[in-house]
Amino acid sequence: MLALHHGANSVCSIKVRIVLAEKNLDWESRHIDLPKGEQFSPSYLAINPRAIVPVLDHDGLIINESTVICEYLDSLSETNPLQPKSVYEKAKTHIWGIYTLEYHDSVNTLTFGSYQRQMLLEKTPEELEARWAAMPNKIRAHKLKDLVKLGAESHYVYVALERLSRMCRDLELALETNQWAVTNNYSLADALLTAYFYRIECLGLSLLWERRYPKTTSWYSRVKARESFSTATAPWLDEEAVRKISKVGKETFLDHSKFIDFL
Ligand SMILES: N[C@@H](CCC(=O)N[C@@H](CS)C(=O)NCC(=O)O)C(=O)O
Repeated sequence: MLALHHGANSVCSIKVRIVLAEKNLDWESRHIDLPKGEQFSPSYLAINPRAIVPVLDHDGLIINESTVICEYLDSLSETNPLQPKSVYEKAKTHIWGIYTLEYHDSVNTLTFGSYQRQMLLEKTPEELEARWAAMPNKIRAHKLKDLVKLGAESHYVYVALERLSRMCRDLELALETNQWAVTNNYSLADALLTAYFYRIECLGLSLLWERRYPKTTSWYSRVKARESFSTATAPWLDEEAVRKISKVGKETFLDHSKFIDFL
């Protein structure tokens, strides 16, 4: 049996849910409420001491890291194989997979620099300190602390937009040769990338690609039109929360002269 420990609105969880849907695999949901801090509960820390989702439990075998989980899921069944056939194309897919670590860090920066920041600013200084102290990854805690303090003025925001803009440019270049990210068929790389584009769109920042990258704009409409996209998002997302994410994202980043190169 497959069970997924995941967050409703977590980018990496959406990514895994897309692959589960593409592969038509049955799975059991173990929802972790991240805003409530359930990732820090002793029972979850026993599953993932890093206090992050997603984690896949396959008959007691525990696998973390969303990209690795997606690769693992693909190899579980022959239904809709997502890995391209040639060794070179597999290598290209793996490179996209490695880059997702950077993309995740960047969308996380934008979310914490805007929407999450607003939520965290409602906490008392003591509650905030307790939150940073609970995070096992101290570098990440340092980044979040800076974002909550400075919002769009944090240098992390500029770096994140620069990296995500590079993601769009790299995809546009890839789409000059093929219809999809790696080949002329939808593959794992397309599935992996979708969730990051979706989060940027939720933040109201799709201008990042819409202004400059027509092939990427068309690619994004195509991945969103797939059934896997709605299966992975619609049942889990709170529309009211998505509206707020978009409102705060736009207010924070659009019309900010510092980001004119990107948006
Ligand atoms: N590299 C990891 C990143 C996982 C990650 O950071 N997950 C976020 C949600 S997308 C999380 O659990 N955050 C918990 C927190 O911020 O406390 C992966 O791709 O699985």
